[in-house]
Amino acid sequence: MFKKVLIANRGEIALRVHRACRELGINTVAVHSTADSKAMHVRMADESVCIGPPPAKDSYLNIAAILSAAEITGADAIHPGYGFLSENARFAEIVKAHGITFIGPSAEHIRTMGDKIAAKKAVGELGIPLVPGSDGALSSIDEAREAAKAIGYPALIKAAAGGGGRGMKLVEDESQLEQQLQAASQEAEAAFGDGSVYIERYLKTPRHIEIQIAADSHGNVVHLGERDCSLQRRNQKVLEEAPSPVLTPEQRAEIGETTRKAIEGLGYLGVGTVEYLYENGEFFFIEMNTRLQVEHPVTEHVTGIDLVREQISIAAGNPLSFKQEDVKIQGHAIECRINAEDPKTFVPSPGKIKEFHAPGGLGVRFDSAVYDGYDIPPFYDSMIGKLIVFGDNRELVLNRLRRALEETVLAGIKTTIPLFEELLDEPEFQRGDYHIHWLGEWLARQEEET
Ligand code: MV4
Repeated sequence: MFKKVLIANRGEIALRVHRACRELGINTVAVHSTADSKAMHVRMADESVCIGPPPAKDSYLNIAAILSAAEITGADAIHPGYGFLSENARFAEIVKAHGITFIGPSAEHIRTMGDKIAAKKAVGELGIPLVPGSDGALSSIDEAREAAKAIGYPALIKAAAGGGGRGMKLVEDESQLEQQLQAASQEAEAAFGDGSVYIERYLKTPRHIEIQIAADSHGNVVHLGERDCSLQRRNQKVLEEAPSPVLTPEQRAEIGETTRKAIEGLGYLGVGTVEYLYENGEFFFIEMNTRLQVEHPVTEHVTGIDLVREQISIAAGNPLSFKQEDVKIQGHAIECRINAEDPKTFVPSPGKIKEFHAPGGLGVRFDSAVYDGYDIPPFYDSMIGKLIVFGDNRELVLNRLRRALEETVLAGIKTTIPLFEELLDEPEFQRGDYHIHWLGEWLARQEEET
């Protein structure tokens, strides 16, 4: 096992990784920008190194500074968390070249999944169901016209280097095709330096359902069921739950096994997530994430498996601590992402926390790096905590969530807590009857009514 892990991140995920390391008997090194000298992740770690000024590009994305910090402190592994350098293939490569273990998959797998066309091809060949679309990148308007004719309208043009919803263009009919193709390619070239685009059938009101997988270096590959992440706003997830309110155990076992087999075929190592759109009982692959995800705790609570502990253990060359047949999905878990934002306008609201009280009690977990008197810096993501609630069934968890939200005190800043309190009153949400556009439409209705 590693002796010392450098955590190349901040906020709640840096704490989450630190906690897993502690329980494994591993010492930790925090890195931080000058804006984060008083951050909880710095206080909690055994050692800390300042790696630069506040802007992320000069600190949390500064590869040379992070590597220097690892060398100076003698860290034998680096955990990238999520965001920042977590899906940067070059970073994974450089870390390895310095004789340090990158806690994550190979640079090759990161690179393949970062190219959405290459990812689709790779997993499609291994039996994962794909959204019907062009066979690779579009090289002419004629090719686009042929592909669109075959899949039907409306269609969606996506950037190979995109992902997370960036650089997509809707094409309602053939008359819009040429213009949207040009626009998509130009924007992709400007944003990513790669103008490659592809086209897919546009799914109108799907759910976003993702499968968690884990693979060790001894040939064991498991799936840990799904998370339903359909409640989102502008490509930012707002609330996630497991299991999905719409899947049967048979559907879960089937998509889980299909995904597991494909990941095995890829020779993938580490934890990962395969993202699908789900509509009318069918799954369609969209992307694979090669990192630990924000919403991993909901899977931890319905499986009883510590994903971060397993992730670190896998990177150290150990086998998974369990087998596929040990994985039983039990109960229900919901995560709310609590952001320092106005709950109506979503404008960021950094500043000093004047009073703080975390919710607790049975079935409640609050993953956060904030504390009483903490001054939230304006430079980073506005997510300041994750409230994860779990219990025997969804109905109980919804009631528990309401009571946990009521208990939470976060004074001095605006937070998205009131949004969740209103959502809990919504019959469609209570029934689990929602899709990826539902929240946006609901918010628009709320605004009209006031
Ligand atoms: C789609 C789609 C509809 N049809 N692909 C957006 C994020 C990126 N990962 C893929 N995305 C989508 N791809 C087809 N063929 C709708 C979306 C989409 C979406 C997907 C998941 C979660 C939230 C979303 C919000 C808007 C659009």
